[in-house]
Amino acid sequence: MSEQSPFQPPDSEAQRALEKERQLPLTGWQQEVDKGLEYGLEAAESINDRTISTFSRGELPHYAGINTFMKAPYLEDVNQVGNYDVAIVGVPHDSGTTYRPGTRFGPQGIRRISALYTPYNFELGVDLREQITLCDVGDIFTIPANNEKSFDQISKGVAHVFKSGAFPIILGGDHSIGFPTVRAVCRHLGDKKVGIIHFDRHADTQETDLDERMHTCPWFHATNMANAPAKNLVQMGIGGWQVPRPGVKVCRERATNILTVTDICEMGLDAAADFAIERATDGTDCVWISFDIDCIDAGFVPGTGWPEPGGLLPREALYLLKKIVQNTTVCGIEVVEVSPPYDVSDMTSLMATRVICDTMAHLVVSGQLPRREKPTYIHEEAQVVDQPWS
Ligand SMILES: [Mn+2]
Repeated sequence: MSEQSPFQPPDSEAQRALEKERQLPLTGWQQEVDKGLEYGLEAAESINDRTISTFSRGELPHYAGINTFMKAPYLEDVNQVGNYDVAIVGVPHDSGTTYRPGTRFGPQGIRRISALYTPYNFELGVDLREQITLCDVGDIFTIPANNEKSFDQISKGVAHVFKSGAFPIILGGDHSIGFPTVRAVCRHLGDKKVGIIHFDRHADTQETDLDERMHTCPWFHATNMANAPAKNLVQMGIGGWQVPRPGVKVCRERATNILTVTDICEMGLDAAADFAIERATDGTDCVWISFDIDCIDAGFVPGTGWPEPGGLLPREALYLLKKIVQNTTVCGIEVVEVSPPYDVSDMTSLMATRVICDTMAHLVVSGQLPRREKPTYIHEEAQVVDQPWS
């Protein structure tokens, strides 16, 4: 007997989603319940649902518990990070901001609202709890008021996670961290190369800003490294009144691949994603995604340092992300520029959470996660990839 409603279009996404859910196991959920009952004690006698424990120990209730990302286990011993498919890494750094600060609270804000999410996505038919292992390694020890020392800490920490084989997901932090994160990846690429797909309203390509390597500067320094060629830097959504001219000059000189929001809308989302994929993967071995939350229209993401009207709609950005993640070899992602002190109702942090969860789901759908073996682009031995800077 068919369970399909006569009012449902027969080949709708919704209909397929209903079917996909049937295939998902409940093993991870059962383990979580068992652990909750063991560690958190069985519930009071008046509670009819005997999967509930006395102390909240898992997903439920969503408003309770200790806020790691999606309540993933907090991995205190980072030496063990290679035992997980995915590692969440907080980078609470805002010394690279040139206007509104506050992104040092980005990791906390994203973790807090991530408690709202279940591990299951309807349309994609993915249940992260059942399909991958996720940990939260906490935050990098950044040094306030010193970008360069913070960059060294970030590169060392992210390189450790990257080399372990766990897929790194970075919670920023301002966009200055784009340089040390990519440097971390490059340290363990040997002679392999990485393409960068950069979602942003801002070019972020100038050498210095206010005499330092600020959040307007990551791609100048990242694309100085031989493992991260400028010809494989794709910049999606750039435009408006906040793009410094020195950065534009560098984009021109290095021939980075830029699409404005109008370009993306006129060519269509599929063609725009294809353009990004083609340019970022041409001669490279993997792709780093740098997602500045301000690529989305300022009306949806008020909690950011340099909000700019006229950006992508959330569903446009999420569609581009879907197509790109599912069709490239992604080696890591950072979501930057979430500034909770300027946020309203956690909506900017929620958008960041959505980008991260969608990325994990697309990696599952495309077979990149769980990792059965360490990706071949990871080179065990660390190499020097950039010049001292002062
Ligand atoms: Mn930006």
